[in-house]
Amino acid sequence: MSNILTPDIRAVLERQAIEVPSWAYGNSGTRFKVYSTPGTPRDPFEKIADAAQVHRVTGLAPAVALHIPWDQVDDFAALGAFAAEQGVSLGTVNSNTFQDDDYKFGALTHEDAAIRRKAIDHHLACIDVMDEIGSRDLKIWLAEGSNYPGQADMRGRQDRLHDSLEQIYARLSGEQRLVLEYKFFEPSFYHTDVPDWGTSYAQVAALGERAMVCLDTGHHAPGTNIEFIVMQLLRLGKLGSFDFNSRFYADDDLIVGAADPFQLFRILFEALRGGGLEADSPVAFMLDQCHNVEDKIPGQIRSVLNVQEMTARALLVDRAALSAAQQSGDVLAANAVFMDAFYTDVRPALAEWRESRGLPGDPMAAYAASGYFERISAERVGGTQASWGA
Ligand code: AOS
Ligand code: ZN
Ligand code: ZN
Repeated sequence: MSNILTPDIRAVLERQAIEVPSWAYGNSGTRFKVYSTPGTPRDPFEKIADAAQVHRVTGLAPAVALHIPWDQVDDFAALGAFAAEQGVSLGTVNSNTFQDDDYKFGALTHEDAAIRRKAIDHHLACIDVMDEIGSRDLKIWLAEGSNYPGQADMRGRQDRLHDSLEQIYARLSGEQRLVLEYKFFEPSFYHTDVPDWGTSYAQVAALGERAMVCLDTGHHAPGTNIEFIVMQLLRLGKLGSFDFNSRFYADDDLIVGAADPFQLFRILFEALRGGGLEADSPVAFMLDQCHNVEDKIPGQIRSVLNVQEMTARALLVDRAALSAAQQSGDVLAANAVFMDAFYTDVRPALAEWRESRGLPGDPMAAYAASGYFERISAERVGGTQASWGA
């Protein structure tokens, strides 16, 4: 069975790295209720310690994304050193311009120059953190837009957004990058200032080479062909990162691959087809999820395994046979090549391969047996549990 993972496939799987978000380890919920879990982290250090468990049993999650100010600490060098001790590194820095009354009508797009300045300065402070922890990517998601037709001058906001982003981009140094995330709704419901990949592309293309698009899989209208967008952004050299999650209805932030495994397969196939899984690929694979009712660490383990499984299946597509069928116009043969790979159960082969690398064959079981959950449940009493947003 294990020989379905050829040496070429293993080479890709070996270098696969999926960045996990610090906020996935805090409590989260809906606007109706936030349920708490025993052992939930009380500070950024404990979030990093939990994230490290995911990497320990999967070998797949070597970096943790931070969110400022949710992960604000006095000493970022100490946080970085702690992460290294735990066997992980600090990754993407996410900015936050959606929890301050000043930003009710916008941040980087605001009509008021003083508020816009404040939002720009927040991003510059995020870059200071990046300098300190050696992080490459600044990820910007903007909760900006309007609810009613006529409420906002959409054109003026687009122009101000360009100016703000230009100032932020100018502060980046070395290998640092800016990735701009788009979302077609929420928290605004009539228009958002970066609703789609085209707007994000137009904005980052105007900045320069180190500005790219972040594609969050939950940020499209139902029925959108997301893999087409993946293809196009890779073709244009502008796919900077993924925020992986899955959804049934809106921006549900459920476990990636849970709602629609076939969609994840199709996305990863286009990532592969476009060079996104090459060793020198500029694409960062990240999770952006919340675990409202399930345990958080196992939820993250399940998530990175889902990405690994669908990557393996995408790698199993017989590309030569697919091309031949496509070129000869054999619709059903082409589709069959694709579906054969999708329907291949790679789990036993992956388990065997993991064991051959000194990792647990069953990471979920290994975590459950580790006693970590019992330990943090007993130890982390008192203090304030972190929640999505703190
Ligand atoms: C919001 O919908 C976006 O997906 C953001 O990427 C992210 O969820 C937010 O920054 C929370 O951390
Ligand atoms: Zn996101
Ligand atoms: Zn989102």
